Amino acid sequence: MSERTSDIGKFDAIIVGTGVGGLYAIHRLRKLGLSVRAFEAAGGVGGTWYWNRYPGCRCDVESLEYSYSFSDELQQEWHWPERYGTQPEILRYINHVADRFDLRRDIEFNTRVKEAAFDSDTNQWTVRTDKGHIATARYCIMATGNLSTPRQPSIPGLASFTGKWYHTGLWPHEGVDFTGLRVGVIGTGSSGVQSIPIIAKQAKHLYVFQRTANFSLPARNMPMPPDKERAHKAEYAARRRAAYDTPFGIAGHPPPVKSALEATEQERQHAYEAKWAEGGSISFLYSYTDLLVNQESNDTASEFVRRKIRATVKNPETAEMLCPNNHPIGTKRLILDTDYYETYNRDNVTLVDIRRKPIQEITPTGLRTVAAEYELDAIVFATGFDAMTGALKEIDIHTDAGLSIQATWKGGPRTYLGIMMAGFPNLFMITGPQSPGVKSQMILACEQHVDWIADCIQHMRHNGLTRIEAEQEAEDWWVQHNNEVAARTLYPLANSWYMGANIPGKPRVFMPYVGGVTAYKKKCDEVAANGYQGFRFATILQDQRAAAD
Ligand code: N01
Repeated sequence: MSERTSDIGKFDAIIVGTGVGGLYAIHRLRKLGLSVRAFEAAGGVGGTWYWNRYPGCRCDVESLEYSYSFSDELQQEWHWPERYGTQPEILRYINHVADRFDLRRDIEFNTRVKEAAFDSDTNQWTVRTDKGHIATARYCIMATGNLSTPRQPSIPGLASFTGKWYHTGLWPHEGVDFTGLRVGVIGTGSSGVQSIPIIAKQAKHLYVFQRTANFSLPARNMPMPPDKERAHKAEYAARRRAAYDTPFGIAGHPPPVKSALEATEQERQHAYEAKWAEGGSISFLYSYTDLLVNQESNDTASEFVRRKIRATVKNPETAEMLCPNNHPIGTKRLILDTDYYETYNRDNVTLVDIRRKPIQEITPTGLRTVAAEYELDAIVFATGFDAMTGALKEIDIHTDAGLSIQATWKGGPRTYLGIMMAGFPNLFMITGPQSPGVKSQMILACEQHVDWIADCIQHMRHNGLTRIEAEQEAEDWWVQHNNEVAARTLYPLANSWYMGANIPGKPRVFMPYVGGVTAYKKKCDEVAANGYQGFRFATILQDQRAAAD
């Protein structure tokens, strides 16, 4: 941390991060009349969409859904050119929102929060940044994102590599031209699968180093059909409301009515074919009621996709390597692609199985597995993130009662509703662990949390309350409930980032709430309606009296 410090004052609320959640928090809290200050590590707004500029980066939720709902004018006026938004388009949209609602004036850019400390005498948080800023506020709102801490495996020899290397989550702003180069991509999650077809078109040769084959479905991206846009916008408000009554926060997909096992083989093939042709992951998982809870049902969908892979990829050995075989479909993030499997029919693309023949080291001129050496000019790490807890644990969050997030979350995250942690008063998280965030339409999830938090702060201000804290019993119950809900599904069967399985040494705990957006929002609303059940409020005076007793 810098030696020089500058006290930039007292605010009602400090917001950490200005992705979609943080930006909306600035807007919403300002409307309540609060003074806010946001800190942003990046040079601009947008969070994930600011950093992930890799070729082919695009959202896997349709653009008419993946957008803010809080301003009807905004949602009516903005035109999405394609079915799924590209990264540049989404970033353009987020910048437009920042300008339209004049959000930038309360943001310190290029400033990373390093520490947040709670003082119970004043019920205030003091935040310190890498630029030496010190700021205090009653409320601290962590809008730090779930996939914002890029993770690069420690493979020996990287420092000796004479070519260039990149991480998809920290992509250079000026872009990268792979023309004529021998390129290695490590990782075949969403980022790898989206970038591989594009890099393959540029590179002299592309080597894909795959540890785990993942399920991917065709996105079927297309220019936005004007009649679809018109129809959607005509009923936007109703659609936004309806989205809260769906498991993933996305409206427009008729809910399934029966188990995959109640259908005949022929019916199933027909249903999966229709979803395959339509494009989209939610619609595919919506084919039957039990694809995510019944292994036998899931097998029918998993096998359908494996057959598609075998039918697409001409080299049978490559096709077999691409067939996922160690997790049920949908238990890792189901990927949407454009020409991913087709890419392996190109002469300049080689798939390398590093599960059976692991990477040994990076050399000055490429990469060596236990079986062979590959000459490379560039390496792309599409190796993911320290998801859900990484960004929060990077900040030294602690209280004067001696609690720290690092110690409290040693065995995995613990939250009440994914919004607060017991022992950390006045500290809110947007889409924290144990909320549905990453298992839903993220902008809807951010709006729901920010609205809930804003209403809660409003309640406190009306009632002269200066402190809110999750009760330990409420948190314990929510953590247990979260685990029970996950255990009823197939999700824990996959070594996914949802489980923390991609980070060596990270506790294996299923982190998102998978009881569905409907149940979750109902619970949050009930908690608020019942006087914020499971939360304890106080004023400074009450605290002092309690201490004296
Ligand atoms: O990261 P990932 P991602 N040696 O963790 C491999 C969202 N997102 O950036 O599975 C070799 O999914 C790892 O292998 P394995 C979306 O929610 C959305 O792709 O651990 N390989 C895996 O193949 C997504 O789920 C969009 O065996 C190593 C890959 O790297 C999330 O972000 C687009 C390795 C990492 O896959 C993360 O996606 C992009 C090692 N040491 C991202 N370590 C859209 O909206 C890791 N791997 C479309």
